[in-house]
Amino acid sequence: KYHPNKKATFVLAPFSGGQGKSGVEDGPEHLIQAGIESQIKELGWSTQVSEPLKNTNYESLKNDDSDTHGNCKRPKIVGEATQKVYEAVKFAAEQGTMPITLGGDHSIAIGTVAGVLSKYPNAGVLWIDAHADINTPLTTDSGNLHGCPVSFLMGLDRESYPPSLQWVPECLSTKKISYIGLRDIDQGEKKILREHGISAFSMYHVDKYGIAKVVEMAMAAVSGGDKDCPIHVSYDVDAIDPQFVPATGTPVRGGLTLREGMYIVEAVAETGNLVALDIVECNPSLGTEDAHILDTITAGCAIGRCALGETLL
Ligand code: 5AB
Ligand code: MN
Ligand code: MN
Ligand code: MN
Repeated sequence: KYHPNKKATFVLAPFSGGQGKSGVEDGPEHLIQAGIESQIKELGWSTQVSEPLKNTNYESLKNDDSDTHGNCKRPKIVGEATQKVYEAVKFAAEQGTMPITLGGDHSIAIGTVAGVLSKYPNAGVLWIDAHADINTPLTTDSGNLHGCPVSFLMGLDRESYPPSLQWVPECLSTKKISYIGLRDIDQGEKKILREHGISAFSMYHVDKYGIAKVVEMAMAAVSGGDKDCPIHVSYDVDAIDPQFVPATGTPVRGGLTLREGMYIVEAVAETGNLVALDIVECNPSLGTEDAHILDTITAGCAIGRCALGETLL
């Protein structure tokens, strides 16, 4: 429905400043090397590539210990990088193409979701993740901003934001997000989810209802009765069980099977309402054998293909 002309923009976001481990910045390159772009071309899409972080070197700036604000680590580079990603995703969407953003750690979704919502203000967000990523600068224990993107997009605890992230528009309503795959949520996050009545399907719900019903309920929750509601899928590969996706920074056992993980994006593809996709948190450096890297990257590619319609007949 939204992309009859089948045009996609790969937005490369090789960024790791939202968390402490290095290697996640190599995610985009590995996904491209593995052929994600050509695989999506084979499905009939034309593609272009956007590199908003091309002339930056955040890896070297990562060691600047003075880049903190309260408990938040590296807010300056996260603020800068996410704003660049925001502009690129916004531009890609305005051109009528589907932004497919390759991370990078999940802090970059501050930019992707804000960019997509500027073009489609009523879009719903499906956040596929083992984690809720809704800590605020006041609740985060780790200080890692990849655990906070959702709260910045909602403007929660806004008075605590570092100056570098004050550009973020308060664009995401608590009614316009639903989670699938949760199994590792901090106490402060649970409180936020509960207080705002945010829609969330944990692994318990996946077991209880089955993945098909869960995706249906999650889409209904973010669509608010609009059968044409645009949908942005922000896909953290750690939603899938580490037996299938081992090379990621914060693996949690007891996750989605690879098929369940693919089914989610297949079902969204079937609606024709997908307007943007993020594939984040592939960290090739964390594979302890070659098969770990291969499994993780091929799962990332499969998420992309399924979301863009591979398995639709
Ligand atoms: B990911 C944790 N809640 O805030 C925190 O991988 C983990 O983008 C965040 O989902 C995980 O540091 C962030 C403990
Ligand atoms: Mn996660
Ligand atoms: Mn995440
Ligand atoms: Mn992670």
